[in-house]
Amino acid sequence: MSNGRESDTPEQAAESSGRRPPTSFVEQANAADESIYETFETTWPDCWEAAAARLAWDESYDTVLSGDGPPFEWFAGGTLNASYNCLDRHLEAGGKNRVAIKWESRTGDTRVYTYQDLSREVNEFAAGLRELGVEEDDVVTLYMPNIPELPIAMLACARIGAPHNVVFAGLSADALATRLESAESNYLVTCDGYYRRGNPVLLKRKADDARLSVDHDIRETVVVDRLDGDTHLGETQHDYHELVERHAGAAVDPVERAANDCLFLIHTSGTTGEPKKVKHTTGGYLAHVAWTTETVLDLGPADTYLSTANIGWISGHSYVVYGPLAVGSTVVMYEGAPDYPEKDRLWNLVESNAVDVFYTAPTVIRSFMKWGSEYPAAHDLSSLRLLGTVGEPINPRAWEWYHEHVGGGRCPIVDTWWQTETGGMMVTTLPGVDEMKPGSVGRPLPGIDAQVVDASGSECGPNEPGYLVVRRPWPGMPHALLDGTRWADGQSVPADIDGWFYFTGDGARRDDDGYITVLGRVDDVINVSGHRLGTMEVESAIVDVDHVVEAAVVSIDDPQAEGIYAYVTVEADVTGDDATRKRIEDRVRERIGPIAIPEEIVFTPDLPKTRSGKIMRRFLENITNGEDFGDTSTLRNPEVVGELESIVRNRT
Ligand code: 6R9
Repeated sequence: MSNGRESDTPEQAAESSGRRPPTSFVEQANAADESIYETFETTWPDCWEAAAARLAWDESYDTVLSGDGPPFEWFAGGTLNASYNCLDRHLEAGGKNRVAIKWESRTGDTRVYTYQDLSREVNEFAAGLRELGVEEDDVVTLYMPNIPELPIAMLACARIGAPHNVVFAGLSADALATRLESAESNYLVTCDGYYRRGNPVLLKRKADDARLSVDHDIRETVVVDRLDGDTHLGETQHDYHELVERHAGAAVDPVERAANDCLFLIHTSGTTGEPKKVKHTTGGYLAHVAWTTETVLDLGPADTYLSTANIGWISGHSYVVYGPLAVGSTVVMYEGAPDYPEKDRLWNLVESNAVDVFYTAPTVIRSFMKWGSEYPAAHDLSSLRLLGTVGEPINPRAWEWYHEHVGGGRCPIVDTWWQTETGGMMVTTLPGVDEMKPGSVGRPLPGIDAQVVDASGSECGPNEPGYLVVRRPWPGMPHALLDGTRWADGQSVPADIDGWFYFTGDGARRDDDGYITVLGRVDDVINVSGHRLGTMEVESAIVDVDHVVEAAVVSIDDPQAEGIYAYVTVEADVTGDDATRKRIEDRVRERIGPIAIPEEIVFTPDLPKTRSGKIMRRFLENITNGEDFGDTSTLRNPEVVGELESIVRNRT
């Protein structure tokens, strides 16, 4: 099938002709039968038994879904343990010598844990947590980087029914303190420090500062020795390795948890506003992530999988730890950054471990593009058979680059839309069933009712922009939606609309085939002469120009000089010049219209991003409009804000 690239813009190509996954992929896919959509629709909600059947239950459930409106409950009456599902049952099925986690440190040393090894250490640490007084339902906060002790601690908590509350290690002491308080957590596991780009980051120091500023008592702290230094341990602080050694060979019975019991708490990364506390269930969540890992990421016990997600965010919880281990795959983890020590770090990992499924984010793909295709080209990536992306809209040009330079033109790509709140994937393609349309995430997964609606809750027509909502419960939904609590953004049950639904906070449109294109957060909408434009549409047109890598647009907040300001990064070996400016203007005129042509195009080496890699347009708005930009500590690269401010000031 033609992809229409010669004659069409990528967007038109996406609308008109999708791409079939290659037959070689379809023949081996875990889900290859198109009738799954229909079957799930006609048997909803019982269809979700297919997901529950991926798990081992201690007590089987009585009902699949109870409640016509909140409170809902998934798999009521059922009991299970998540660590049993990720460990013991694989040992019982003869998988004890299969590698569960292979971890590479920033210096290239590796640690390999078979399912047996992982199970042993999880049991020992679970016994250690019990020794420190942790009981079922106590919240244990884990403030650690991507080291094997993090998934071990998560599974140890799950084993004893203590919800974990992972805080991304790049966050500050204040952010940790806020999250310890919001989770009412009395226990903390951290490490002395870790390496970032070759430099040690002293994590325990931040953890100690946080402890001092928390209102309640942090009873016990466990510290993993990662830097091999002499760390001073206070009275209620314990060395991880000593604690585990004290419990060598311990066997801790997995605690039976009700399906609706909490497995973990997590706080959203948040491009706008305050972080939101999200509480996930044991049964529904695990069923949702195990099922999507199998059908969308196409993983099983024979696979070796690499994700660039940090375990501190939901992508790491669902698709580094719980999903892949529940289906018994081998997970490759690495410490540090994708470009340290070299820009081919990941391709080296793919080649040396024969990784077959790779999952990353558009922000990382755009960095790959900026660094150049010679890095993937220098490695044998023929083991790869499926690629995935998550976190932000991916523009068609980045999609094509990923497809060609990483996937060798042969691997299907799953563009997976979901959120911290949804627990697992919601809108994407089943890679063995569906066509792919670059730039569009795909259809709602079987059993998921995601729709684009207007402000009154009515469905929008084809290609009309609106709000992305979910209109039926799904197994991975969090407690706040199960019990009907209102959230500051992403509300359920707006007062004036009939029936239950969840508003995701994203804008989207849907084409004639039901494929959804996500336009970004609805708060990321710009207003030009009374026209509301999605930032994503303008940015997508800009990054369609050769050599442009990334773009963020904001509006100028001045009635005398209304218009758009565009911040643009280009490939490493080119400079943004007037010819590039002209090409950008032409492309925007052609794709959207003269109204969207930027007043100013500022070339910049980088854009301000959250720690999880999402562009923070708020700071660009402040810079553009000469406003105070306040606290930049939530950014991964706060220095960029100052640099951009001086570029912009010198222009005006
Ligand atoms: C998993 C994760 C959620 C927000 C979401 C949306 C954006 C995620 C996307 C995507 C376009 C995709 N998003 N996946 N936008 N295409 N494939 O990222 O969770 O950190 O909670 O962010 O990310 O805006 O609402 P989270």
